[in-house]
Amino acid sequence: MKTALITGIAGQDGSYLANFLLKKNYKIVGIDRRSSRDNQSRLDYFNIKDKIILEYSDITENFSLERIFDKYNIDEVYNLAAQSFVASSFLTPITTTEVNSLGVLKILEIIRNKKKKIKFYQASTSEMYGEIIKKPQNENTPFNPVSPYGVSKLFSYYTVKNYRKSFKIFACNGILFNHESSLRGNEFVTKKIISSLVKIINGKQKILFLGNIYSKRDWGFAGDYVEAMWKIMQYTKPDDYVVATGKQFSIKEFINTAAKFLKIKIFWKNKGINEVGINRETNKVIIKIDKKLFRPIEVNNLIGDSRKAKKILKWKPKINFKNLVKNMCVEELEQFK
Ligand code: NDP
Ligand code: GDR
Repeated sequence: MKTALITGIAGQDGSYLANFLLKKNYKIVGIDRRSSRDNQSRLDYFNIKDKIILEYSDITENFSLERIFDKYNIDEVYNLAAQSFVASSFLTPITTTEVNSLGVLKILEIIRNKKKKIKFYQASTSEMYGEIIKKPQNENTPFNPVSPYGVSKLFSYYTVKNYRKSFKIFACNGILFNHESSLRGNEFVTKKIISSLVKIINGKQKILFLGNIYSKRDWGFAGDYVEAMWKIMQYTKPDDYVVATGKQFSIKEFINTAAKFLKIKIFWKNKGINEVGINRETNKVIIKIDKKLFRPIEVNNLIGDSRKAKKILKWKPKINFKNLVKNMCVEELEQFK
């Protein structure tokens, strides 16, 4: 039985990955950090809390991390812990960097000092492409991050490569494009759109405020993407892979698709900051643009080319855009009830 250490286990990907690895018969040790709010609801969703070992720690605390590495015979580390909200990284760049950059370095230093060969997976991101230089983006596309989040993740991306080459550590980067599910944090745009629309049709919210609805993303399903993480770690040699669907949609297209599944007829009026989405049946404005929700610099145009993962790892996404949106709507309606 292999032992996997998952940092950020209570997050969207952490809970999906823990559930996936349990089915592969792994022993799971998960790092969760103390919070005054209930942040383990995703583990409850899969009903797996009694099947995993939870250790309270923080990836910025070397000594605490070392105790965990000493306590368990770890084979694979999946480093998913991060300050993962791009918009927040402009407000808290130092914390973002301490966690997303130095946290990764600390774990790699512990692994470097261990006699046992421990594999390491780093949650790298399409945000590293930032203001894009080429389209679609693959493993050879130059990076150009434009947020403290993107910059912090680029530091860890290169640290992983450096530790792989210098110290022969089995360390890999998964360059994952946006992936979503009903367990996505409420602040991310997909979950925010669907939960707001569900509240609006149930009379619990009047208006959905959004920022830039013209940026484009390559959205996949979190359940598919954790399988890619595992495949990256099982391949004979460590490497870096883009994980994406190869399809791109704007936020506005996401709204229109979700509205269709929720049976809301929306029509759009005006342009720029004055653009509004109107419910055709009630003639009420239900979507407005809020300047405050724009980022200092936007990442406008992400679309991934994951042919390498397809060819070498035999990985491809199973859930397409329409089904992703539909499943998220169905679950949101269930949760609302
Ligand atoms: P989430 O924000 O849902 O989960 C991140 C988890 O990390 C949370 O449980 C958070 O805890 C925890 N965490 C944050 N800081 C620390 C810390 N200092 N020590 C220990 N734990 C910490 O993110 P996702 O699951 O969506 O993403 C997983 C990883 O993949 C992240 O690194 C993200 O940057 C990266 N990524 C995500 C993509 C996506 O589309 N989802 C795409 C590409 C990369 P708490 O709840 O207490 O904040
Ligand atoms: P992203 O995801 O920044 O791509 O990072 P997010 O869902 O936050 O934003 C996607 C796009 O939507 C635009 N947008 C809004 N976003 C939010 N959150 N709220 C709004 O009201 C809103 N209005 C418009 C944004 O400007 C952006 O263009 C996610 C995270 O999971 C990262 O951790 C991960 O690395 C990347 O995906 C790949």
